[in-house]
Amino acid sequence: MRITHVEAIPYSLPYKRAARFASGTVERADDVLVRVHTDDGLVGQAEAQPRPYTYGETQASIVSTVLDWFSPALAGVDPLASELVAERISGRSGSNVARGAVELAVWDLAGKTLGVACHMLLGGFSREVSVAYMIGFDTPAVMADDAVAVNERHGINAFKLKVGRDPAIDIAACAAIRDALPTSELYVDANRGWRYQDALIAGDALIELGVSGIEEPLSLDDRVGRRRLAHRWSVPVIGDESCITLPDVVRELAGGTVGMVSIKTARTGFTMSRRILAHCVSSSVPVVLGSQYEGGAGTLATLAFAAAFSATAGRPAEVGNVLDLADDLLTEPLSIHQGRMEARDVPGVGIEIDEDKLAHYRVDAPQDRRAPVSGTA
Ligand code: MUC
Ligand code: MG
Repeated sequence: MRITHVEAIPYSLPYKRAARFASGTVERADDVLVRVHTDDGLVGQAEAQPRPYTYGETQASIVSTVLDWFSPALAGVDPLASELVAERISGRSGSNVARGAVELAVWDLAGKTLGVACHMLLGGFSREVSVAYMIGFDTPAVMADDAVAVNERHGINAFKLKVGRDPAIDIAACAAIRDALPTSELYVDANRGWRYQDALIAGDALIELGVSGIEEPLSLDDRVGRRRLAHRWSVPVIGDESCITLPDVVRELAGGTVGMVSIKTARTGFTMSRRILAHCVSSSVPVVLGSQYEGGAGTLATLAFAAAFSATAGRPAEVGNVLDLADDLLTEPLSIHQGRMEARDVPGVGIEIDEDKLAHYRVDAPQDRRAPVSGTA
């Protein structure tokens, strides 16, 4: 079997409410469905989520990168040859999200070809993972109400609280959630929003409130500051935007600037994510399966990877924000029971698209606009 071409379908799904954080806002899921076609009719699928403020890619650029670069690069390749696939799509710099989605779609195809679920194909450590949910910017009272509602409805007990505003509001928000849910795991993500002095004030106080990690506190250029914070704090600095590629992770760990790494299959697919995981495990550095506010198709990929390995299945994975979408393309929505989500036991990652919904939500002109940046609330 050989890959014939790759299709990229832009679509736009509504959110119940915008997700706001220090580097941007997600108001609609202006995503791209990637479909890898073969000469025997099997199709692999994945979802790409544009995040221009992090990767420089827009919905329009992802569509053109997939059609103009990755589709010709993969024509004629056997979908089971994962290392060859990785090599063929490595030749374009940047383009992390487009590459990640294409690579995930080929893995989905490989699973379908073999008749094996991707969580088994990758390692099969577990079938299910515990769910973490990200709480976006709002007033401290509303953020605490959000956490309580998600805890009561879905049994979720691990929360990543978005920070990176004025330290006083970040501390107040964390204190409000800590009061409302005293036994929950809380960790925070500043998305590069603090200046060094803010990070000192906020981070020290948040650690007193019991947070278990502090993600991306400073501008990426401030490696000296990040290293100082990593040495100062008793909880790990989590590398996200500073740890996108394997060379990034090698460099940041060697420099002592992070003590934990966020792996996002949306940007490194399965093959690269697996290499990053191996480096972290061999460096005794914990990882978290991070989120890019994926919809259902993206969440299924993150879930498959999280469930597959002991180092990832053992802690909450950020798969909970699929709850924020007002609608989705999957025929069967994802469900969370007692704070846990199960990988699908079907070949591939288990994406089945409702074609009527795709027809309804697809857009003819992919968006190239800059997403609005949040102010402080
Ligand atoms: C995170 O961990 O930073 C923010 C934007 C995005 O796509 O994902 C996030 C979550
Ligand atoms: Mg982050």
